[in-house]
Amino acid sequence: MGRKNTIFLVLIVALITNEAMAEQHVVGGKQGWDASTDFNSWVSGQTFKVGDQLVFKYSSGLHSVVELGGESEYKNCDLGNTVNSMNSGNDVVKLNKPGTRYFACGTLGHCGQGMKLKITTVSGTSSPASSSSSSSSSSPTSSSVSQCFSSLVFIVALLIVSLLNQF
Ligand SMILES: [Cu+2]
Repeated sequence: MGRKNTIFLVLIVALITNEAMAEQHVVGGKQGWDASTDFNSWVSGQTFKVGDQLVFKYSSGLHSVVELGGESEYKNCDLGNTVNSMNSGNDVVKLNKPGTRYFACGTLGHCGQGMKLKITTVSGTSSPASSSSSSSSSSPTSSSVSQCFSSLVFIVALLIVSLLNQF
């Protein structure tokens, strides 16, 4: 019985930690993936880290999501050479490595109306060079990393305890 409780606790902590480490970015915020949303200003308020997810929310059938191959396709709304396409209305894209990715709506004309997105994913451990204006001594990046690390230590400790309880 003690063993079951411990395993249960470990699972809960693991879920909470996973939630804290990986962020879900709902594209466009409350307005979602829509022609009226200003995606440039939405992007400027976000930090995309490796492990985070993009969620495109929209009315299925009205819009779709295509991933574009590069900068020129993004600039010219060239949808003839797409990397990936989704149309569920609740599409999740995992940002699994650093770099720039380009998305657009696949519906004719919508990309030209502004339904396109350029995001740059940064590695979670890099120092925040862009936000140097802050006078605070503790950067948010380092605190979240150490929080993440201490949670991992906690999980490992709980796992060891649960293993010991088995014998
Ligand atoms: Cu659209």
